[in-house]
Amino acid sequence: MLFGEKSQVHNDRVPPGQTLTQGWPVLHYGSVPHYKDMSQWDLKIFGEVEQDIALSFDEFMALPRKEFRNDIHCVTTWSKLDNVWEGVAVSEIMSNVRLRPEATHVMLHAEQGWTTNLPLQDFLMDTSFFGIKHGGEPLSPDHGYPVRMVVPHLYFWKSAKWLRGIEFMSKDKPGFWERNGYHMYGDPWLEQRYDFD
Ligand SMILES: Nc1nc2c(c(=O)[nH]1)N[C@H]1C(S)=C(S)[C@@H](COP(=O)(O)O)O[C@H]1N2
Ligand SMILES: [Mo]
Repeated sequence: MLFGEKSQVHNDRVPPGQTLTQGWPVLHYGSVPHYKDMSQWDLKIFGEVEQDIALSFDEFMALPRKEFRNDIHCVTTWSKLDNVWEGVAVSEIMSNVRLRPEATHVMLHAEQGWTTNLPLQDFLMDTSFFGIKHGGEPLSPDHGYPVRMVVPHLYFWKSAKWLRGIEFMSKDKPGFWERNGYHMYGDPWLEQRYDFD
């Protein structure tokens, strides 16, 4: 098969039904948290673990960081290519967590009770990480300061902004948007956008 060269550009990187954006749209439910005092912030790790953990802001920010490069795909049809992030690898956190064998899924908990679910193996992928900087700058409050999850192989609603908790679960449960008709998994390449029935 022959395609024009132009139509080939990025075709392998833009999932069906998506359009490229140069900017970075802001999308969320509820209001943006503005922190005054980070001594009140923690990241809780709980559920199917041998021992609960709560990392303070200083402890979390002292974890080793890496650069991550990826493309992100929002279910509302925008994609943004070539993101450069600084973040903490999931393995960095997991080296301190003793999972129970029952753990199969993860619920990410954000400020104000917002949640999203994903399979454990997707959370553990080495492309998933805790994002702290984007384009060399700390995340803005709108985009999730101080830390957001980034799971680039799933639609971007799985990438919880203002992350505060990681719950390991023994079965899948819907998070906020998943209870409201979004797909339980959300693979952009399979266009798993909504799941109404
Ligand atoms: N805490 C929280 N995280 C969230 C959301 C939200 O409502 N609350 N919305 C999700 C959705 S639907 C999208 S598309 C992305 C948008 O991230 P952005 O505003 O940084 O582009 O954040 C995701 N993470
Ligand atoms: Mo979204």
